[in-house]
Amino acid sequence: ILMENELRKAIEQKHFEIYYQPKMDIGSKQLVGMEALVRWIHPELGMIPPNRFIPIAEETGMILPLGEWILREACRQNKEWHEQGYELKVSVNLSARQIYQKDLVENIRQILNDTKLDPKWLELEITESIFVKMEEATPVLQEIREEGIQISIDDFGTGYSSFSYIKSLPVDTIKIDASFIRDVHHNQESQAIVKAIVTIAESLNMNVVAEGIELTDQAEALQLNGCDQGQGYLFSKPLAKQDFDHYLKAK
Ligand code: G
Ligand code: G
Ligand code: NA
Ligand code: MN
Repeated sequence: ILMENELRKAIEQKHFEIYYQPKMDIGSKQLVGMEALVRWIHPELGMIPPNRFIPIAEETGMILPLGEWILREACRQNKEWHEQGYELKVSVNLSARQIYQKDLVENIRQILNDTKLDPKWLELEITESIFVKMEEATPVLQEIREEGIQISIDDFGTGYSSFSYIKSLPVDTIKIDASFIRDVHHNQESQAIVKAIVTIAESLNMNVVAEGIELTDQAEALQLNGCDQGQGYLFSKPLAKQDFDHYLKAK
């Protein structure tokens, strides 16, 4: 309850910051976009990581106003970078709870309209947990894509994924979970899984992104198995806005 009240106050007072983790084309080392990752900046406790408050925000429904703020802020910031000449796609995490919110698509439309960000520079990351209510989620995802926004499945391979779901899901990109990347440079099973995901994605016209790349050996193994894009500490950790600015200038 203490945490709940603190979180409510933080949302009212906007005590949050968005960090951005670069997403790269592995081969060319070109920056292609960034994932928006929220942090709670508590006046006394300092930075609180999302793992500690997103679940509470989801349980209490506070993820709806918080998620809307994150989306708006990420779009506003990306538009600013575009105006500086950086053509990047921002990926924003969406909780299942937000997908089932009645006015989600209308909210997104409003945000894009207000921030003037072209929808093609926005991607929404969902997890496999939304597959539980497939029939409800599918039309929402379709509507989002009709707006020109892209959809990516996060943490792929750890949840409810089954081939029948993937076949019928309106998504553009599969993000291979970090657990398959950790040993991909020396484990043949992980290589086989990566290769299989890449093959399925290609035949379904989807892109593949690997997450949690920490080593050049992992990046090489991914490339050998056909995965062209990725993010991870090898390229950069998630960066505060100012640090991302410096990162862009250094590139
Ligand atoms: O940034 P970090 O690696 O600590 O993120 C931990 C988890 O919190 C990840 O699973 C990530 O998807 C989730 N997360 C981070 N930012 C957001 C956000 O803006 N919205 C939602 N729903 N989840 C987020
Ligand atoms: O669940 P999701 O994929 O949305 O969250 C990504 C999380 O992984 C964030 O908390 C981010 O800080 C973290 N992360 C990003 N790159 C790496 C990495 O290379 N190694 C590890 N261990 N964590 C990473
Ligand atoms: Na994510
Ligand atoms: Mn992920």
